[in-house]
Amino acid sequence: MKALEGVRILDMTHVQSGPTCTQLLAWFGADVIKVERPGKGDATRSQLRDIPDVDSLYFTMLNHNKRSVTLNTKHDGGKAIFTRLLESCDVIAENFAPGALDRMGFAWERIQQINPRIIYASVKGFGPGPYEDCKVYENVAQCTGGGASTTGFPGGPPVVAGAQIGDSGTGLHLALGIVTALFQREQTGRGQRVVCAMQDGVLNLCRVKLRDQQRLSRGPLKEYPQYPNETFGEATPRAGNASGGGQPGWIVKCKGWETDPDAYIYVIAQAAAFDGLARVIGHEDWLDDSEWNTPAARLPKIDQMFAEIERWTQTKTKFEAMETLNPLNIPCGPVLSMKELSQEPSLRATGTIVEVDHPTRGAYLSVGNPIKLSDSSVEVGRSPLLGEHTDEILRDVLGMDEAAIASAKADGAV
Ligand code: CAO
Repeated sequence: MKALEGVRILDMTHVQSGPTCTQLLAWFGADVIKVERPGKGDATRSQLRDIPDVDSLYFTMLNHNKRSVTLNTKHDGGKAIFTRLLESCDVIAENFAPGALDRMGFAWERIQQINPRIIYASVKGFGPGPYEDCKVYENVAQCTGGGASTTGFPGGPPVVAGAQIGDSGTGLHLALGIVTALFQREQTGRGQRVVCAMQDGVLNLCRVKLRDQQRLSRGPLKEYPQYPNETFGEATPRAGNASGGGQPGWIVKCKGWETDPDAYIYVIAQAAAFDGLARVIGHEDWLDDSEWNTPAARLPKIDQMFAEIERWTQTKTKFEAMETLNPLNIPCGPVLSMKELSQEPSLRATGTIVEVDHPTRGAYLSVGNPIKLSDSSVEVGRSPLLGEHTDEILRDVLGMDEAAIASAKADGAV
């Protein structure tokens, strides 16, 4: 049995944030019915295509284990079918621009009338306030949620992260909201509205930076590279690659960095492991030197310390450095490229990287379910073709006969 077996989700999501959420629920066993516009479908089907006329990797990697039905929800016949789908589902999830579902005639009040048990879950760019009507994409959320202002090097411009904390991050938040609402429904019998704003989701992931904003009013942030040689402004600054946890950390070059852009390793020079680190890099002299042998003495010359660490790491590949430092309890991690990750045998073994077959694309790589449940296994299936399950869903979920299906098609509803 799968954890969410028996839960049916009416999936109106598109692009990345919403599909991340419903894909996860599908992996946990929910029946996810993706509703798409006839003839077009989710815009990402054709975005960043690498093979002509084939669903893009953007789409195929975000819509595993779902069924696709095409339905025109602005058409009267389509609305009637949509209403019956609402009656048959436990959850409706969407991430349209603000008000889109209301404009189709399906405001929350109406949805509740149709099915009081349904959970109506949305991703929006912003919560209620001055920007609530704005459309939002990933990097806008990273900028408005505090990610960009706190990422990058001191003195440099704000930078957005490669990790999709706005889209996929908010999708993860929404998935938790949906499961929580399903849990509460067990007690109350009622559905509820679940909304996650991308700005809020990014800010939640930037929690430690709001922590630092408040610490700043009480004095300089001693773990930031600005301390003690530069001044702080009024807001949490960019910290480069400094470790946020109060332990000095930095990314240093390894052997081959001149030609390999990813020949780097992150090293945390935490006090507990400092003796071992000093010895391994050939600085036994630091152990008896009061200029170096306490965290407080090292603090003003952290950059010098990492320059010395880097002199050693440049003589090792990032993997050799990791093999040497790990047994000494020195926290470290190689900077792994997407190429290296895609070939990593242990990630294949756990299903975190999976190869999936697709009827028009052939085999492709995807990221599987990163959340492992011991009693709910995951088989990562391919994404559906546009409208692949239209007939099946109208017949099996709504009980429509062949004549009614044919008429809905002729009418342009599906
Ligand atoms: N049948 C008929 N019409 C449909 C339909 C269907 N099955 N599915 C969608 N539509 C319509 C919508 O009703 C909407 O029509 P109106 O503008 O008349 O209300 C229209 O298609 C387009 O929807 P949209 O405005 O959401 O799409 P967009 O491409 O213009 O904007 C985005 C995309 C992502 C910026 C916007 O949806 C948004 O801000 N979403 C909320 C935040 C979010 O999730 N952002 C993450 C994006 S990346 O993951």
